[in-house]
Amino acid sequence: MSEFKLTTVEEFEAATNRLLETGAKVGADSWQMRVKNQTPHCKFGESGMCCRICSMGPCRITPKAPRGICGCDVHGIVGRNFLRFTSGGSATHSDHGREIAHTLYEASADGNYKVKDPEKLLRLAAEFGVETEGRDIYDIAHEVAETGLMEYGKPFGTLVFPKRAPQHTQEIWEREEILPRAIDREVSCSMHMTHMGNSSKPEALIRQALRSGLSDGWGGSMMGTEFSDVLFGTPKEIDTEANLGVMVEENVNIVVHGHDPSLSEMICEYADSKEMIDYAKSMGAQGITVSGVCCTSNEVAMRRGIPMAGNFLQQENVVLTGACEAIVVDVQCIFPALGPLSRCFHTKFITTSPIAQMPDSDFIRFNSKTAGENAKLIVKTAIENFKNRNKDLVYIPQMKQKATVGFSVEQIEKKLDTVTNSHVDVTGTMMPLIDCVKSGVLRGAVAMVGCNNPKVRPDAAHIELMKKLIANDIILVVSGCSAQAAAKAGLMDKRAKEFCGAGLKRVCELVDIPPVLHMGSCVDISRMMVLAARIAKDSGWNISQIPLVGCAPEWMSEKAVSIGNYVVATGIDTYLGVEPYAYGSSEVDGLLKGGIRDWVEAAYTVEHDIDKLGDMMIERIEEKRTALGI
Ligand code: MSK
Repeated sequence: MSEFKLTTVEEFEAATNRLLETGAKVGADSWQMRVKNQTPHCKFGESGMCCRICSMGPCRITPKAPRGICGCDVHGIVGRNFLRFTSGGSATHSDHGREIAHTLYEASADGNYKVKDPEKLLRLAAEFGVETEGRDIYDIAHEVAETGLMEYGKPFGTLVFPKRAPQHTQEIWEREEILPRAIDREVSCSMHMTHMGNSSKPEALIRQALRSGLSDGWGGSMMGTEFSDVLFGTPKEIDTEANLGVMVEENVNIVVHGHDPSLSEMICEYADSKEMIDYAKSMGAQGITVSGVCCTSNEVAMRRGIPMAGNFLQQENVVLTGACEAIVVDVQCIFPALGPLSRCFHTKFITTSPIAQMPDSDFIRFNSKTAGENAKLIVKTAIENFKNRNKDLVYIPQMKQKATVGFSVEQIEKKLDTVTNSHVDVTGTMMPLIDCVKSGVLRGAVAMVGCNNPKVRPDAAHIELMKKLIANDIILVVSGCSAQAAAKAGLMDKRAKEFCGAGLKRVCELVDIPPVLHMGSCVDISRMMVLAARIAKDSGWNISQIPLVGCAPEWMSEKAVSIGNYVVATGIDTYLGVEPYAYGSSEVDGLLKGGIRDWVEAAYTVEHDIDKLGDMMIERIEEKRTALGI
């Protein structure tokens, strides 16, 4: 019997409580305290029934006041709010993709950024119709980047990446008029539709919410993923570690946080240089440890094996250790609370992007042309801050797990090739995986994604659901903070096969994988779309027929709703543990939880009881199997 043991949520919580004691000593605020101040939440906001789109209001819908001043009813108000929420997420992911496209445009043989995956670049060039014959790789890179950037604002036609979807899916998108046009156009159109005096019909608003989501998942996010792979390498299987115990007391600790890998890649480069390590030693440290929080962490874990200190609701914990010299942030999911919190310690809170500027931070403006100098300055700043530590405040919970990560679609395909032993050549396909599903060795798959949300016991929903699903022979592909929850628990350790049903355990042994596969950051849910498309094409099933569902049990951001919309619009039923701000309208709620199935062959389910949510997913997977006759 293996001695391997999963880390429990109770153990996570005990570590957090100990850190909060340090916080109390220095008068630090915490999200746990702020949640108390903010509850109960405003029911008008929570149900989506408050309209502040024009200045005649705000209007709130009650039985006594069933319409806003313009006459809009609750369904129009909730629908407009839902569309704006989605488009906020779509804009955010897509702008991330745009930044990466600009970085690719700046790449050069002797510059800060180089092409690390030329093969992928050439594949993208073929997809975008960029000539490659006899051309310098950087000329190709620049034209691919420019063509990608044109996808944001092209005046005519529809996006290129949706052509990766199976024919059936593309026909649905055409038929339902949700095939995305230019990426920016869908966000802009959503803002236009929701301006005072435009759409108030729920069907129209939800249809546009799906299209706006698709422009993210099959547009901006996919651009972010693909171009990041070209620049920094397509992830391959790699070992790392997760949880706060990855921080090293004797070392200078730099924590990278946010989403854009352009900065963190550079920081990892410099932190690993002899020059910087020697400098750290001259300042009394034994070395430098870079670890990560949120999706920046996922990016560098997947490509470099940089350890993951934690996920969204652990971002304050890294500072509370008293051993964080610098928390360096780029964009998205960064608590403004990190500013005042860092001031209670010696920690430097370093913001780097004009998109995420915050009070109480040191702003070191990062730019692709000066990336090397910027990263070096940041690493030096952290090293020079080591001497300012208050040793009495240092406490790093000694808690971490091993994790094997890096499961891009390319890596999954490669792993499957290693087990191909039939007389029919199925290398380079998803057939070994499909055969396992057909035979029932694997019952199906769940794509689990998303954040933490204090409305759900942090990490508990992710971890408990994963444990339940793998015990039922359902394999997990995960990303974002869900992936980090899994890694912290130990579910990405190959030894976690012990917690699987017999079928999944056998697959893990044969393919040599953990039962929970880390596919990357939140933009990398685009990888899951490509994977679903590949499975559909190789199996002959429609995407909606695959025994596969999506799940975001602890989601919180606008990006998560955009993701949910493109996952559902791709034909994948999606299960949520937190209600969207839409339940105030029976019509909008009804569309999201059922009506849209007539359009896209999938819909949302929301269930707060996590155990029930797990049962519902298993049931849905079994229904899909029965429908396929497998
Ligand atoms: S970081 S969007 S809390 S997954 Fe991508 Fe985590 Fe959610 Fe941010």
